[in-house]
Amino acid sequence: QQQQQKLFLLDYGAGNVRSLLNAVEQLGHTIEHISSAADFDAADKIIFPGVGAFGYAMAALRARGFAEPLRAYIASGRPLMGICVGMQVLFEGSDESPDEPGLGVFEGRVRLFDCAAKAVPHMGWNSAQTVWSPADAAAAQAPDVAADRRYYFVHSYAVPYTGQGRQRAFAHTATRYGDEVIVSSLWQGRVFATQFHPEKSGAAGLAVLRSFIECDLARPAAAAAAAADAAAPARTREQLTTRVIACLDVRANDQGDLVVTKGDQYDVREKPDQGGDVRNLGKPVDLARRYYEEGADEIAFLNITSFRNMPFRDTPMLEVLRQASRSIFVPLTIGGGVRDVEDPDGQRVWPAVDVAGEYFRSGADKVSIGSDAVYAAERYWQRVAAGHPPLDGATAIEQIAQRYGRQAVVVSVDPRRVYVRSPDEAAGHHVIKTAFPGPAGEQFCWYQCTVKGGREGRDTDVRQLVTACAALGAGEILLNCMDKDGTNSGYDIELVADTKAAVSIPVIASSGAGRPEHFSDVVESTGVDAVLAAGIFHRREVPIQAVKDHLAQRGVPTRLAAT
Ligand code: 1PR
Repeated sequence: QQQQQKLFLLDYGAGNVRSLLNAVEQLGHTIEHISSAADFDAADKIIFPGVGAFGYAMAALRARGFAEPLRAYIASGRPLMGICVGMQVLFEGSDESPDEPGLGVFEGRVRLFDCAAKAVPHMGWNSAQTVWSPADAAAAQAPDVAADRRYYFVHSYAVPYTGQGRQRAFAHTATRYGDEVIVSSLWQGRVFATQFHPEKSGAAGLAVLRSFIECDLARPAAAAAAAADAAAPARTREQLTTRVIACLDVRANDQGDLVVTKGDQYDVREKPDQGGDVRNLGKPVDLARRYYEEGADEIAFLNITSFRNMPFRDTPMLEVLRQASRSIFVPLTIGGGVRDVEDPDGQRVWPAVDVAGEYFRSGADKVSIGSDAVYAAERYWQRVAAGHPPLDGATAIEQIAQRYGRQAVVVSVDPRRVYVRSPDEAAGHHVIKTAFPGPAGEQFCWYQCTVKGGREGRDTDVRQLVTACAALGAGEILLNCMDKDGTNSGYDIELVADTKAAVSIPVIASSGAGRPEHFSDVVESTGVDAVLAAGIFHRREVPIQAVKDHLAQRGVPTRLAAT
């Protein structure tokens, strides 16, 4: 029955469907693309992934004439699996796009998370706890979603879980995030949908996908009757884990080979007496695959050579992503050179939003923007000072967030300490009193942003950068630190704490990790959402699992590889 079934992908052109295609292939199945309304009739099963804004998804479905055929397909009782926005559009509408109605298959609306007491987007690995337990559960082949596993969420909007009314017939699992409980998966008839991304949730996610593709998930009507109890919200406990991210700085060495390298305070070359070539720590795809298997929650590639002398389409990082995403099923971030790019022959300029689109189509889930974000922040404050509206849609951050969702935009900060004897020597910049005095005993410092891989200091401090970028639509901050980079002396906790206090979007601590204690120190001192390291993983000094075991011993929730 499985072999004959025609599995189709409903792709409306916004998100990273390559990972889903790779996951289906990894499970040993083939999948076709729906290219016309007629394909809905031929489909035995449809997977409908959604990334990006609700309104963009609905408009794209309508523009392709897919909205009505999709409704008819669902009404026919054939199996559909929605993912993330692909689940949200099944509802009546969303706060994200008030004037764009949803398909209205399920009652209720999608709401913005309350960001007063927690970082938004909800980004990371959380649990999904089943909220219905009908007497005939055994009879039903239920989707393989287990409460003791972790699934990857990345969204700012969600369907609140109430356990009341018609929700009782379709709510399948609930997830707590801070003070809110949401519908993390729904299941009614043969419609199954997840707010989390199974194609990005490692082995646990692949099991969910497999159950949809290989089983006939028909929720029995009786189960619906005995469905979700309203007490579930109170019982649902938050299990969001702190993400451990492996970072691969990638550049061409003097022979032109693409290697993983690692700076020591951003200097990536061996000492002259060791040949002076670019430090070569391995091949990007091999190392990334090793980290995935070791339990990394995310992988970040930073391309620290901008390949100016070749057309953008030939950039080696596109091929690295295509290969990596074939066997790595956790989120992939790509940074370095995400800006407007001109081909060497001058024939084509690639706007940053198209550069990002190429990376997403090659398998990335997020792009990280360094230098261009500093320029965008400086432009933001200049417009504020001149009394102009600071958000005019002209920056890459705004355009990528608008088309692909803010969770796809990471701002990578390359700051360095500037010590001053007193705050009024900081030319108006945000100053902290530091416990680590400067070379001349200075008690204060401010954090200066740099561009071009740390080679040029700007008259912009980290607070100005991160507050402007969050306002422009960035979904996350990757907070490096030049002074700590590659030193194995621990994170700059003062920098992380100060930045975490300035924004409500997730912050990743980066630079300096040398021992497992460094990870727990920065999480316990600042509540940072994720911790990133490079050198200690590349040099095999500390395995990722040892970091996770240490965090778990300290009571910091982590996703253990098997789950
Ligand atoms: O400016 O948008 O083209 O982006 C350039 C990107 O490349 C930025 O994200 C910038 O941080 C990065 N980059 C540029 N030059 C270097 C360099 O090292 N010469 N990498 C570089 C900066 C920061 C992290 C590092 C952590 C953890 N490295 O990548 O891995 O600091 O290191 P550790 O755990 O070994 O201490 P654009």
